[in-house]
Amino acid sequence: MNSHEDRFSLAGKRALITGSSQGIGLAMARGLAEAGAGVVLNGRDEAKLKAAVESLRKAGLAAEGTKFDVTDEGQIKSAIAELQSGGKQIDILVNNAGIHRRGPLVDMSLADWQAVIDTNLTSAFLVARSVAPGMIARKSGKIVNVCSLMSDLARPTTGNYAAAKGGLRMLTRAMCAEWAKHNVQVNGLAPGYISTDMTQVLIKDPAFDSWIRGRTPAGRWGEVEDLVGACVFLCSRAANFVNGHLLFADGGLSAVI
Ligand code: NAP
Ligand code: GCO
Repeated sequence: MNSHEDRFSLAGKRALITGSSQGIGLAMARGLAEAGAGVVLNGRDEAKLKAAVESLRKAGLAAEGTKFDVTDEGQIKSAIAELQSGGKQIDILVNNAGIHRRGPLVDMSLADWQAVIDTNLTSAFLVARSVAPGMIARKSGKIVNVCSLMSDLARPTTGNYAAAKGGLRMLTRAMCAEWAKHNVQVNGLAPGYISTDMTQVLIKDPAFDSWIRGRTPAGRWGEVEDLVGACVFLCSRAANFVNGHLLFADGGLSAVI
């Protein structure tokens, strides 16, 4: 029988978190490391990535960095090959990297549409396609796709983002359908409105800020720390029979009208 600590311990595991040089990704990486995992941070900006790795190492946590663009198939293939060389493995993958390019659909450029689809959806396919074979061979693995409240709900000017996150919810289910029999658990995490760089423009809009505080039963914006426990749970033994699930961490927003 697993003890409580064992259930949530990630000791001996190695976790890759994409887009983790700041924001939600960095908070989740810190949480996974505090639970015992060795974490691999990722981003495109080398200086920001280095600083993020250093911040975890200064806290006595096992952290390394890998610079690659999650929209570049070649960079992904070579980065994952390097991370899985010499007997090293990736036990946990958190597909977190994401961007926003807000605007009305009738005015949206194909470039803004494609950038969001590529970063928020296609990247999860590309990275998981490289990581899953090792998990399948070892008959063990955890994948968490960072979806969104917008996997289920949309608002004007977020058509590209909602389409990507809705697709990511279904890709999570598709990964479950193919990989669960190999003891690879694939789940989604759906944050609500969280205070990060991605949402500062909204927070600084008094009308929008007030709307979110009123629309969210918890009466506040989420903080990145609010997502860490849910991520650790989904990456731990405690969730070994949870698969294809989308776990909302949104202060209750999706539960009420
Ligand atoms: P953020 O603060 O803007 O951070 C985004 C991170 O992703 C950065 O580390 C960025 O680093 C990295 N990134 C962006 N494009 C990348 C690429 N092509 N390749 C590799 N890394 C890339 O955003 P966040 O709010 O933490 O969001 C993280 C995830 O949570 C996203 O998937 C987002 O959609 C999702 N989410 C956010 C909220 C929210 O309210 N904030 C709610 C629901 C879901 P570089 O720029 O250096 O690459
Ligand atoms: C927006 C916000 C949302 C949040 C988040 C909600 O423009 O409405 O940026 O998209 O980032 O995804 O879960």
